[in-house]
Amino acid sequence: MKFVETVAAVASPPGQGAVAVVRVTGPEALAVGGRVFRKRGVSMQGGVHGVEALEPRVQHFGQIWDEGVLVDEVLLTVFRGPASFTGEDVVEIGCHGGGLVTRRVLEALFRAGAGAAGPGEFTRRAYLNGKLDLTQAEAIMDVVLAQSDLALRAAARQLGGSLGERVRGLQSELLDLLAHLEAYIDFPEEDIAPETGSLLQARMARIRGELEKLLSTARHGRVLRTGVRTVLSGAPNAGKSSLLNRLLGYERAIVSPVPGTTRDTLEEVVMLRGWSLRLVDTAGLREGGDALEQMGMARTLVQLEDADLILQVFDGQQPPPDSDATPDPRVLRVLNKVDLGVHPDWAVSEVVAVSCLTGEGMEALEAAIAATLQAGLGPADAGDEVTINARHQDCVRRSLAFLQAAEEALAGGIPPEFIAEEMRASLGALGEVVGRTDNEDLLGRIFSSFCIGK
Ligand SMILES: Nc1nc2c(ncn2[C@@H]2O[C@H](COP(=O)(O)OP(=O)(O)OP(=O)(O)O)[C@@H](O)[C@H]2O)c(=O)[nH]1
Ligand SMILES: [Mg+2]
Repeated sequence: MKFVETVAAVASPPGQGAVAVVRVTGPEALAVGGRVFRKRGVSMQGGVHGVEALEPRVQHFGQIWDEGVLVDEVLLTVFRGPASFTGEDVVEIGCHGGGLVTRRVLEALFRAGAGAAGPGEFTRRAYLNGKLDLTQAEAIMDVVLAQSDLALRAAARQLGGSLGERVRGLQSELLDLLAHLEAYIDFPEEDIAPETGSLLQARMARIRGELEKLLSTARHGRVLRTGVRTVLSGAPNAGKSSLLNRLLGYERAIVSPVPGTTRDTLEEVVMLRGWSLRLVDTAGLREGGDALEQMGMARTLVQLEDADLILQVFDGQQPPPDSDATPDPRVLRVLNKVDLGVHPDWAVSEVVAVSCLTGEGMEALEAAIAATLQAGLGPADAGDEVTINARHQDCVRRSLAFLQAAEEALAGGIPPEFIAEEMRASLGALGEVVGRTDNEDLLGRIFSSFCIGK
C-alpha cells in the first residue's frame, strides 16, 4: 500500500512542556525535512541531501528555518521505510514544547511541501503497510487512555501482539479444517486422509470452546478500559452518598438526614487496589416519593442493570429486610452506621460492617470489593490473559455463530460445501478482529497439505 501524500502533524499533546514532537511521514518526508533543517556545523547548502545523508535512528542536533527565519533548535531523527512506525520514510522533530514554536515548526513543514495528517493517520498507515494488525493499532489508544496499572498492562500486552497471535492461531486451525472440507468437496473420490465426521466435529468443538473463552474476556476488557461500573444502592438514608464520599476521600455528594436527598445519579472514578471503579451514587429505592424522586429511582434501576458491582447499603440500626431475592454475584452487602450499634437480627458474618462517619471497616470493605471483583472477573492481573474490546466481541460473536451453524450442518449430514460456506464465514468474521483475511493463505494450505499437483 503506497500513500502518495507526505503529511505532518504534532504528535505531542497541546499545552506547554519541555519538548514537543512533530512527525512527518510519506515518500517525501526526507525531502521535506531537508528543506527546513540545518544540522549544526553543516552549511545550509545541504538541502535535501542534508537529511538524506543523516544516519537513521540517531538524533541529530540542529535548527529549523522557515523562510530565512530561525524557528527553533531541535533534535531530528530520520527513519527510513520500511523500518519505521508507518513503514514509510519518517522524520521526527523534537522541538521546544511551546504552543507557538510547535505550530511554527509544523507550518515550516507545510510550506516545505507536507500536507496535514488526519486523525490517527500515522497508525492507519502503519496498519495498511502491515506494520501492525488492527488489535495492535487499537492497543495504542488503549495504552494512551489507560487509567489503571492493570489496564495499562493489558493494553501493552495487546500492543505486543498477544491478542493478534491468539486470533491468528485460531484462524490457522479453522483454515486447516476448511482445507480438509474443501478437499472432500473437490475430490470426493480421492483418497485423502480419512477424517471421520466425528473427528471434524471434535476439532470444531475445540475451536468453538476457544472462541467462547475469548468472548468471555469481553467483560474484563470493558472493565479495564472504562472502569468497573459500581452502583451504590439501598434504601433512602442508608448512607449511599456518605459511602461514595468515603471511597472518594472528599465530600462529593450531598449528604443529609432527609430521606430522598439524592435525586439524580452521580458518577466519579476512584482507584481501589489496582481496579478503576466508576462509582455511581443513586437515589434510594422506596415506595412513593414525589415525581422528582420517582424519576431518580427510575434512573437507579437502569444503573443497576448495567452494573458490574453493586454495593447494597443497609442502615445497621434497621432490621434486615425480610425476603432476599435470588443472590446476585454482583452484589456486596454493606452494613452502615455500625457506630450507632447493629440490630440483633443481622448476621454480621454475611455483610461488611462499616461506619461512613468514623471510617471503621473501610479497609475490610476495600478488601471485600477487590475479592468480589476477582471472583467475578477472574484475577485482575491474569498472566498472559488477553481481553477483547466491543469490536472484537462483535467479530468473535459472529464467528462463533457461523461455527455453530457449521457444527450443526455437519451433525445433520449436510453436504460439505454448505459446511465449508459457514466455516468461511466464521473465518471471515474472526479475521476482522485482526483486520486481515487471506484467501491466498487458504489456497496455499490446500495445495501444500493435499499434494494436489501430484
Ligand atoms: N452515625 C452515622 N450516620 C451516618 C453514617 N453514614 C451516613 N450517616 C448519616 O445518615 C444520613 C443519610 O446519609 P446519606 O449518605 O445522605 O444517605 P443516602 O443513602 O445517600 O440517602 P438518599 O440520598 O436520601 O437516598 C446522613 O444524616 C448521614 O450523616 C454512619 O456511618 N454513621
Ligand atoms: Mg444520597
